[in-house]
Amino acid sequence: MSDYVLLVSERSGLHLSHTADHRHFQLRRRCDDSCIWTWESVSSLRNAQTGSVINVEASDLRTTKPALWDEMFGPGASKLIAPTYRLMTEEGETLALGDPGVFGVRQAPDRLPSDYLVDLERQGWTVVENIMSPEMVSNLIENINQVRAENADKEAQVKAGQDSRPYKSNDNLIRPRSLMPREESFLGMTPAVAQALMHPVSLWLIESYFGVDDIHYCQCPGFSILRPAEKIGDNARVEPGGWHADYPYPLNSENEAHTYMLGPEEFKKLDASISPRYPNWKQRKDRLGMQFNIALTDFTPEAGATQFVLGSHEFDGPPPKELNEVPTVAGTGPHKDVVQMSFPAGSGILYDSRTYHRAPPELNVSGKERWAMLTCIVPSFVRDLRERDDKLESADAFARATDVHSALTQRELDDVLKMLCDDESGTPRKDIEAIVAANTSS
Ligand SMILES: O=C(O)CCC(=O)C(=O)O
Repeated sequence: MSDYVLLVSERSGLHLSHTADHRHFQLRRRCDDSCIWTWESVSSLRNAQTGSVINVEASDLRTTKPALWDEMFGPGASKLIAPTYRLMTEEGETLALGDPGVFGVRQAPDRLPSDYLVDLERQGWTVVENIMSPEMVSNLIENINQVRAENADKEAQVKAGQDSRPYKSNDNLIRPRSLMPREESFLGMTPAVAQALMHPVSLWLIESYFGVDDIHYCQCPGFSILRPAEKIGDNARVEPGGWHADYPYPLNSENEAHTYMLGPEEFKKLDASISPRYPNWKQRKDRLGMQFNIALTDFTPEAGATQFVLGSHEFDGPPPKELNEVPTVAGTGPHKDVVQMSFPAGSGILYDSRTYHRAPPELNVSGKERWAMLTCIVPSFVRDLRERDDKLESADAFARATDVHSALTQRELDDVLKMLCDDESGTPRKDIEAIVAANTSS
């Protein structure tokens, strides 16, 4: 683990950067290399790109109230609050930048943002560490487990159904969202969800890879808990199938419309949102989707980590029929190039949505559940999957979650409004903006 950190303004949530070209400090919404710092001593930080040094002094001027957080957001939530510092120039003056000069220090990913971008450009995927701190992961798991405990009967029914059939990709997993009342959302339960989704390094990577400034989530992120593979007898066999590409691209060679569950009208609307700019988008030549899956438990082959055909984002067509005709056995026949990636809890894998992949329930031989937050991001002009995937309900739940609003920085709030609370045209919903503004100005 590196000791890279981000400096986040308590007031605006923007990040301190130092640029070589201008040789001055700035505040930024997204974090490229200029926003990465390392501790040089207990009272100074060095910019990883320019080597410029700033002095820091611990500050108790935080605007958050730790004592309330555990009560509001569940066990361990107060540990999500970053320590704060007053920043000073080498001459001993407060580094104000239109701000009181108080910054939270948050751990950054292990490598420089530009290194991950090189990976993405070269291979179509990368793993970004420390998207969630161990404290964020455990607080989120506590919240999800509480929902599971409250809906234990429903979960038992789901499991009984799964136990009565063979392994199939996208089965043998629990989706906690489907257990709880529709008007509730994890986005409104703990700030950890929005903090992870709006991570300033991953958003910089995604925008840079797409070459756009405006992106949004195509659905409200889903949680997926892959159960241990413990089936016996005939049900221990594996059904063929599961290979797909992600939204908005054609799912597989049998199914062009990723929106097939919503009917042909929805596909027409999706097509209409993309075709004016990319008339041949279904040919998979343009960068229009990125999957961002965050591990809440370690992803390893034994825990059933996702199977990929890496590099397939550059293949001409969607996953071909032969991949889905026979059970997947990595390294053999049509599955000769199938691999799994290992990465620890709190990391996120970013991959081009065109990449062929599959969830392998039969491979989780760890004896434990494999937990993940699965998300999908597209440029804002690409229509989202709002009808099927509860984005609207989650946005409404977020509007009611006034405690979460107060716990997020202004930058995080703005990005949640833009990327998860937008309307059909990709513009933040005015009703939610007004509620959040009224709540955070008081
Ligand atoms: O859960 C997995 O391993 C795969 C998830 C997946 O298929 C997806 O995010 O599209």
